Amino acid sequence: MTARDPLGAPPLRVERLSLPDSLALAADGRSPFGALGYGTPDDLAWMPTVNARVLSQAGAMADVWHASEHIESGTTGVVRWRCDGHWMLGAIDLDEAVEKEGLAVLAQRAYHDLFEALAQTGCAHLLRVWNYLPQINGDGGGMERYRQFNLGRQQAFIDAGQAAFEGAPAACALGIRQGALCIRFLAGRVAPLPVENPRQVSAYRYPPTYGPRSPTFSRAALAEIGGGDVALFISGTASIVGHETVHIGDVRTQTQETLRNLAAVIEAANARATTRFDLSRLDCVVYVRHVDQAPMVRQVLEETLGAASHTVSHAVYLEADICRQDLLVEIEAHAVTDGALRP
Ligand code: 3EB
Repeated sequence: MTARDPLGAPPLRVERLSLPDSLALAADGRSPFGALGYGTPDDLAWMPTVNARVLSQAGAMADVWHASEHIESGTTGVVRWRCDGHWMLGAIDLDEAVEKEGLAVLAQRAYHDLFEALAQTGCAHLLRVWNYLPQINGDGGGMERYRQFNLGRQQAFIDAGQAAFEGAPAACALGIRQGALCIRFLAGRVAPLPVENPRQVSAYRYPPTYGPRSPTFSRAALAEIGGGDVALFISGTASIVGHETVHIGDVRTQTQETLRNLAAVIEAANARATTRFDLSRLDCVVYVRHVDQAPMVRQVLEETLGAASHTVSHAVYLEADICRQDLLVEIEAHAVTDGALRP
């Protein structure tokens, strides 16, 4: 029997495993909830994956999420989901070539259906969203595709009465070379606590120079996940200070600035929790635009955090485009530790 929280929820758990280990779990029926796999579809045919080339030596990895054993699965519009009544994992894959619609319309439809799915399962609150867009920096008829995506996403939040500004979920948005618009999300019954980064303008307040509609995400979110633990979900974080990209053209200093931003958002989160999260104890995904720059990014992480740190030894490196042309690297992360939200 699963231990239950005073809230009545079985705890949410996550473990980062190599592909063979996650396959073994799945074969044993010990991962009934779901996973987010990092690797190409060929590597990970059995699970929804991020269709990006893995640059780390350890190869394809997966974050395997565990909830209670009583999992219901269903579909709501374009959303496939699994839910135990307290925690929900969802996946959307929409191929523009099949749907014959532009990215703004598709993003709006995807998020419309996502919010319908949340309403249906009672897991009404997004904890974390992962967005992967084919050709994110490509032109979509006079407007960059990422900006089109932002149009549709923000409109769907507003239409659904969801927080499109303060209170938006933690998220990341990366570019994949090809394939479907791919959205993964984690939701729960209790709203997480949004966290912003004092070094950065909130993304939902970016000036219109970055597109007609701002991106819809908070810099991080804190959530109690049962069993006396609290999770920190850190959104995609890059070399942005204020609202501007800094260190254009220099992957080394962009990586250092990204780590300063991660440290700042962790400090802001720690002020809201009874525990301390630590930059050197994260499960992170490092997205690198140019494959040949991955060794430099890795070197900066090792110099800053130490080769033996959990963050460095558990990092997954993926080839991906970042949402601004001038960004070379982006890092997102989660961490779990015992503790609670500060009352
Ligand atoms: C940034 O800070 C970099 O559109 O959901 C980071 C995290 C970024 C999430 C999103 C975009 C998103 O603006 C880009």
